[in-house]
Amino acid sequence: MSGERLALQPGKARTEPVAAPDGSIAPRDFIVVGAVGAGKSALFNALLGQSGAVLKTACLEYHDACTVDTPGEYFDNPRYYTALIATMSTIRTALYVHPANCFDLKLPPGLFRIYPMQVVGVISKIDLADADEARVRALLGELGITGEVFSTSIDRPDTIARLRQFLVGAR
Ligand SMILES: Nc1nc2c(ncn2[C@@H]2O[C@H](COP(=O)(O)OP(=O)(O)OP(=O)(O)O)[C@@H](O)[C@H]2O)c(=O)[nH]1
Ligand SMILES: [Mg+2]
Repeated sequence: MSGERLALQPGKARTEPVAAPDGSIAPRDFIVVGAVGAGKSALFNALLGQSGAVLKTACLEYHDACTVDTPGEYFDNPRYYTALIATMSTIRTALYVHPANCFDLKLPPGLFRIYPMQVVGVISKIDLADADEARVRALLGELGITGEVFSTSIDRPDTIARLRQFLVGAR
């Protein structure tokens, strides 16, 4: 199967593998959410093996029907919650991305409890000098993100690979 990109088929999309640019199986069926500038798109691109400059995300960006990057505004502004929740409802795993140097957490009320989806915490930018992974990990726990939590840096491929492997396995 590797090296072959399969066409999307409604209703079957979640179970069919999609090849990454390097020929390996790419993770899919995940949505990336979090505040503006949290590092969602940089992570999204890294997970999918996509290179190039990371631009500000202005709208929902579908890699395919069940692999989606979101603008931070959808998370930060209650006006967009309905759209965010509707999009999340079709996807099995949410990656909540939170920078390792940010200690202010505002989670949209009930966002991750509305659907029985898997919520994975991602502590991003762990390479920053003022990063405090342990503190952010504790904050995530307080917010009810008690499942898997990964620490990542786009400058450290090993951290991306670990999350990528987890997502492929969770397919
Ligand atoms: N040091 C460091 N910077 C990062 C990392 N990930 C992302 N950034 C930087 O953080 C900034 C924001 O990254 P984005 O991926 O665009 O953030 P976003 O969450 O997609 O932002 P919106 O699209 O506005 O919601 C950019 O300047 C990135 O280069 C990281 O792991 N380490
Ligand atoms: Mg973005």
